[in-house]
Amino acid sequence: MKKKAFGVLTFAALALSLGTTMAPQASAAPAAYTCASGQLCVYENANYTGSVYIVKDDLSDFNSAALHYTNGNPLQDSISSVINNTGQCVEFSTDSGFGGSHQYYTRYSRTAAVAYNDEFSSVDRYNC
Ligand SMILES: [Ca+2]
Repeated sequence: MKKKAFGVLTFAALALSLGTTMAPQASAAPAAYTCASGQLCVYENANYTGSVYIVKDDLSDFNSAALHYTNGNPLQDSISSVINNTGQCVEFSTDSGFGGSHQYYTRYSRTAAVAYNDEFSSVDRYNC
């Protein structure tokens, strides 16, 4: 009896071990969003990975507008990379109301790691 019980336990331990090994693949992040022509895309993580939000207008306060990525996480103080596929220039600011420190992007530009990681609170799109 003891031997059989040991065998079952070993199998369970092996299954648990395999499950743990398989977990990273099973929970792998979905493919990063491909920013389409005409879109201004902000990403939660660097290198255009993580969840995404498409900026369609000027946004003076991410927090009060309760803006969030497609995965539900808040936009406030979390943007890490940007793709600007629009013909407009863009100014990101670390405070609401376009205050604080700023980072500017020209038309059709991108940055894999923004200057103020996880600090942006507002964004202004403007003709340039
Ligand atoms: Ca981030």
